[in-house]
Amino acid sequence: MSNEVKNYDDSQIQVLEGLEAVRKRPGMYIGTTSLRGLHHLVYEIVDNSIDEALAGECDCITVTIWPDNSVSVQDDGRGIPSGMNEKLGLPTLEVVYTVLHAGGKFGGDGYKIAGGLHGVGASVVNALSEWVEVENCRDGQRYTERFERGAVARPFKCEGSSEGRHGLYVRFKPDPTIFEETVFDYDTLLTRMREQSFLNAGVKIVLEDKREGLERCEVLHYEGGIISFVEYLNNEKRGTPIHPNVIYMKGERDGSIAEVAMQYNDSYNETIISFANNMATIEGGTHETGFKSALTKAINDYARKIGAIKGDDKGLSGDDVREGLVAIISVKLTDAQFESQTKAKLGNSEIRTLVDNIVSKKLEEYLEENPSAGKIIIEKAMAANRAREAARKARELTRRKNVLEVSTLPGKLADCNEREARLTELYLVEGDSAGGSAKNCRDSRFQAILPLRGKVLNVEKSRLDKVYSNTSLIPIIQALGCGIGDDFDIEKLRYGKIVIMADADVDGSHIRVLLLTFFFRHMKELIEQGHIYLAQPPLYKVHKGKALRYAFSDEERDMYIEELGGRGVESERYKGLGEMDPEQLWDTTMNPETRTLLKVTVEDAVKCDEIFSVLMGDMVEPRREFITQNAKFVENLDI
Ligand code: 28F
Repeated sequence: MSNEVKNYDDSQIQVLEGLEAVRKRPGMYIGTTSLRGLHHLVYEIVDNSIDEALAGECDCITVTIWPDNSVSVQDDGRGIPSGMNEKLGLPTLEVVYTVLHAGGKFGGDGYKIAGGLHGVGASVVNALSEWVEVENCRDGQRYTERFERGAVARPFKCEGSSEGRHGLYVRFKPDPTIFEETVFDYDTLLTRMREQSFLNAGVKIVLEDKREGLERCEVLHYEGGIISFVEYLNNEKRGTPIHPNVIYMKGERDGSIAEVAMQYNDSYNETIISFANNMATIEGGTHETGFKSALTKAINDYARKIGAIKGDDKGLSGDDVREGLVAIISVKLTDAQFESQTKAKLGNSEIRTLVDNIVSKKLEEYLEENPSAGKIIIEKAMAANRAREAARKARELTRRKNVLEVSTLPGKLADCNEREARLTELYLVEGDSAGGSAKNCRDSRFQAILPLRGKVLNVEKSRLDKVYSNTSLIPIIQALGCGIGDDFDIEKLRYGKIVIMADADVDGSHIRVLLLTFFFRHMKELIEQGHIYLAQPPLYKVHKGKALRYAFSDEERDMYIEELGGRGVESERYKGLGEMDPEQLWDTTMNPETRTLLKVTVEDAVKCDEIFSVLMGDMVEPRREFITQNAKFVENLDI
């Protein structure tokens, strides 16, 4: 401990207390200290550059991930004013990076509209970083400063000429004592940077990864703004557009701005992504409700006008008019109110009216001026309506108790004795032979078996009525007992764990991904609540004489060959579950004491939505594997 007495003046004390508060309760400032919070640090810094771009002062923002997992952000804006902050007696740059909420450019005519978490600003990033290096080029001069865990480590200094460069360069390394994980995910940053370039038409963002073996670079630059966003989502093979142009609507009132871009494609899913001040509002809110009510009314009015719906026919539902729709809603307002703790649901009621008025007026105009597109859109909604009606009838059939049986449990189901759902497991087993082995070896007290029959339907390309009439999905729906879609009620779920057990080959992967698509599209809460698992059968049997080992990877196989003494050791690749006798199947894959189950989680629903709609939309054999690697699995040693 140095014996010099540091005499802090009160402004420095205020600074240190502020940053200490951030380090003590980081969750208060960036939501979480998980991977999501780690990436928020980047968003906060980039948001300040985007504000500079929105002020028309910056053309290019470069985000770089370095080998040490530090990140730098460079803009070519004006740079932070190089003078002193009179009140605090500190350089403006230092104030922006050490005083909470000091960096935002609030007030005046510009909004702080790019606030990641409402513009907590650079000082929070600084407090939560092991170190931050800042280089500020302003009025031909280059200034630098270094911070460590928020405190000044190398004082503000003018290094001389900026050689004609201007703008701010910030490189920071998140503090590993704060963040559980400190390895940045390129795709996460890419998704967000792409979003920001769509939401801020014309802003160019360069993302580069300089980590060993991960070198790559992407330039994100869309003059078309959210129109390009819709085109991108449709080009992502979510489906083929069914009318030529993206419908674009914009309006403002009392200083708030609302923009909507929408286009229908030939898929059966709806993709509506909404933003408030450039932040994704994943729980929706008043802008989305305004949009949905105006859309349903405008489509029904037009359907009646062209005679597609007559007299007292029932109208089209919200689901009908949104089938196949890709829409982006972006609102910018100064006093955004959020309803939920996660700040993901917009609450301003005036915004509902604003969006409703804009969409009602502009969509009616579009349909009037584009009758051929209007007719296509109406026909799709009518077809959706007919299919929904058919599904309702089919659903009644699966619900209705069969007079001969007390309940409609499937015949192939070997149920378990335990009735308390959370203690039980249902194995969905590929093929009758594996199903037979599983029935023989299971612990019938708490393990139920349902052999899968026939080809599991690709629900991505099918409407609900097809799901209700698919012979391989009906038994699953009946065995689980909790219904699907609007009918889904997790309280009625009959098992705690649903384990997909299929061969470790391409066909098994295909079945896995078809079932995951079905669960994701029609029983998503099962995944969100952590009920869905993948069984992990062994890949290899390694043996020498009586000694026998099961290997779950090539590395493990080699290890066992080594362990059993290279000569005379044999190893066979299991082709499928059917090759194991019941005892082996029990020991390796079903016995809770010795098995490993992979719990399927939906780390990022939007990402999984993209994966399922892109790859399930137009399946290509070799890419089936891609999905089973990408729906995020968290290895869960089942105890
Ligand atoms: C890599 C991250 O943070 N860029 C920034 C500016 C520009 C100005 C500014 C920033 C403090 C309170 C005024 C310059 N000239 N990139 C960035 N670029 N902050 S942060 O001003 C903040 C001052 O208000 C700037 C004229 N006006 C504003």
